[in-house]
Amino acid sequence: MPKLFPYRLYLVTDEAACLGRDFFWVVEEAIKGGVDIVQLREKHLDNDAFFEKAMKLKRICRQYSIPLIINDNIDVAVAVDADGVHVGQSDLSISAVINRVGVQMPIGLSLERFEDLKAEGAEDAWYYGVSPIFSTPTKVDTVSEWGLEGLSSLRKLTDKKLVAIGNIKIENAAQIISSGADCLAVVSGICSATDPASAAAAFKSEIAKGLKNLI
Ligand code: TZP
Ligand code: MG
Repeated sequence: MPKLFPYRLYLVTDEAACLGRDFFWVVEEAIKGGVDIVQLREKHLDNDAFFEKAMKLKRICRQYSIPLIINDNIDVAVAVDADGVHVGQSDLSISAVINRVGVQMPIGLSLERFEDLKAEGAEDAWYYGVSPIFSTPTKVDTVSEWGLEGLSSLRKLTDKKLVAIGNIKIENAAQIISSGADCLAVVSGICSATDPASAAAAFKSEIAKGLKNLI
């Protein structure tokens, strides 16, 4: 994964959001539609099942040369030789992750508030997840929303790539990009779409519009 983080559309997976359809089919369709990077986020699997799922997903991602990031679980990330790991504020600290995997493993860090920029090791993250931009039924344990104003203020405080997440839909995608996000992370907007490939393509075209309108 290049340190430049050139990605624009980030699929964060959620089996429940796939609405009973085959998980791997949904992800592959999303990749065909234009997703640039995939994160496997699993909150209910034991390590063995998480590993199996990650291995299968890695095969699909490799086929399309798409990086695979593992949420939270360093053991699984190392075991499947993932392209990176993503941690939140209540997970392992960045320094602890680096102690485990070294500096060569890309790490993404979720920021929930401005103070998180000063958290130990935050400057070693490869990108920041801006979480959540808007509150969302997909993740209900969030503290507050960044909103578009919070996002543009954060944009002025860091040069790191900002990955916005939380209730991002095709309708608000361009505006979030023009408010300073480099990349959009989407769960339900793609996983629950009738046609995940067209949804991903629509997000990509809104992102292109947003980039033309940077404020
Ligand atoms: N972190 C902050 S919000 C969120 C995560 C994993 C869920 C985003 O889901 P959706 O369906 O794209 O709103
Ligand atoms: Mg987490």
